[in-house]
Amino acid sequence: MVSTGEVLAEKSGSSSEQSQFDKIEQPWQIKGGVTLLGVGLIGLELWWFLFSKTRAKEARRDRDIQEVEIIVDGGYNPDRIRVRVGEPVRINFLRKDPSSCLERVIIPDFQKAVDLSLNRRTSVEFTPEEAGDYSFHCGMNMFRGAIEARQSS
Ligand SMILES: [Cu+2]
Repeated sequence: MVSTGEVLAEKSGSSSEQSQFDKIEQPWQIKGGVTLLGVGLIGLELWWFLFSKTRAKEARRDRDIQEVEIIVDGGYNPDRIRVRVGEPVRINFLRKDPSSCLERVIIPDFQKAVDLSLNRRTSVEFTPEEAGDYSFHCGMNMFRGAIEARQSS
């Protein structure tokens, strides 16, 4: 058994002994760093993927319509909503952002292009007939969001 202190001492001692390997030691460290960075990025991507999945806000179901509010302020919040296939959807966009960029919202798959008045709720209604991800975006396609339509279970 060796204590942590002994292991560290051994390591620092060995580095001077292996001075003939100094030339390959540095590339190895760089490789290690790149690998760590890669693994870190994959982890971040995975985390982001899972995080954005859970961030999808489920539409609230009423008797005959499923409804969800999206706040338009420097983007869309939430920018991912989940709805059920075959049931009418009403999205209430509450625009708080005065920039003209977010003035108009477009949902191409449902042929919707709607101007949003400032500090007002503007409703957009449609019925997704097929499961899938439908995107929506601002007039200039700079801010985007998605509507996940799923079969009701
Ligand atoms: Cu825009």
